[in-house]
Amino acid sequence: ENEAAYLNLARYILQKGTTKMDRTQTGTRSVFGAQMRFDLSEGFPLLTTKKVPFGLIKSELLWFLRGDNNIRFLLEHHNHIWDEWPFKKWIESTDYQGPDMTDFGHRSQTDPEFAKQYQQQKQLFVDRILSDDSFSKKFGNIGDVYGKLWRRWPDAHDNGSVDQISRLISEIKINPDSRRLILTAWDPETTPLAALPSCHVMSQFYVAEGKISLQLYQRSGDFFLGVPFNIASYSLLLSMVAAQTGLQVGEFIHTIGDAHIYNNHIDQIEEQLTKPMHQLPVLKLNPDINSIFDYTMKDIKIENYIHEDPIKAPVAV
Ligand code: DHF
Ligand code: TMP
Repeated sequence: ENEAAYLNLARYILQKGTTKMDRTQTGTRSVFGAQMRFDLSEGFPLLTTKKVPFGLIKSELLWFLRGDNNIRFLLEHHNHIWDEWPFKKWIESTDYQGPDMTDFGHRSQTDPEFAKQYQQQKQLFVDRILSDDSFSKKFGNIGDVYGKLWRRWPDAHDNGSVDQISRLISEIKINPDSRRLILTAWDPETTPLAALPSCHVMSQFYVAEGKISLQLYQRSGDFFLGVPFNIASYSLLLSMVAAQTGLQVGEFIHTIGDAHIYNNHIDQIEEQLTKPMHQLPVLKLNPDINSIFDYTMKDIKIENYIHEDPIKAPVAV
């Protein structure tokens, strides 16, 4: 069963995970090499044991598909899931003259006075990204990850770029048996320099018996916060590609390298594990859309989403 794959792996990481320090100095329980399978014909895998905000998943995927790597588009859609990383670049730059924001991720959790200042500075940052074009160009960018690499992979030979998504769609139609249906998001030249180097590094499409499946290799997975988003996001991408190639949806297979639960998410995920599962919702894509690049927010709908309450947790920066 679908959601059970997530809950079982969560239990496994809690029980068998190795204690491991990480870049954010939060500490994790971690396993290396894990896989979950979701059969999309049984429903859309948006977790029901906590509320997962699907609107944020939609606007993030539309952002990737635009080839956009500037958070302005997300902010225009009231989506703040990427704010911390460009904000970190801004406060570490010499242009920033405000109060010291070093280590804001940890300090804002322990020092209420600082948390207020941080909220203020972040609001100023967000407002400026929205209103100031040159500031947004300089500080709103998350670097050469996802969107940029999906749509405009730099082509050294002709100084142009490769649109991986367009190529994939036409290749799936012409040559569905191909074993080369790859979408890659790790450019060794530029990706390591990004605010946050791509987590979903590579995906592969597979067509058989009129159904299309997708396997993602994610190098690093924040099991409580990021992974529920990633499952829904790639399942949505798969559903859009299926719709645009006239295929049925098969499976989403999620392979994770370092699959971890942060130490400050343990109570939350244990709470989630006590909740009942509900029947999975149904995804409805507007059937009149004829290009994967033409979907807008209102063309993507989720129906019959029955869910438990949201469970809040701090994101490790
Ligand atoms: N860093 C870390 N440490 N973990 C992540 O999962 C992560 N994800 C990123 C960027 N950097 C990251 C991009 N994706 C949330 C979900 C996905 C995401 C970033 C953040 C998140 O905080 N989700 C909340 C709701 C947030 C909201 O409502 O604004 C949640 O409860 O699911
Ligand atoms: P890392 O670059 O040190 O691996 O840190 C990235 C963290 O963000 C890690 O906890 C994984 C998490 N993450 C996800 O789980 N999913 C995502 O989509 C993104 C962008 C990050």
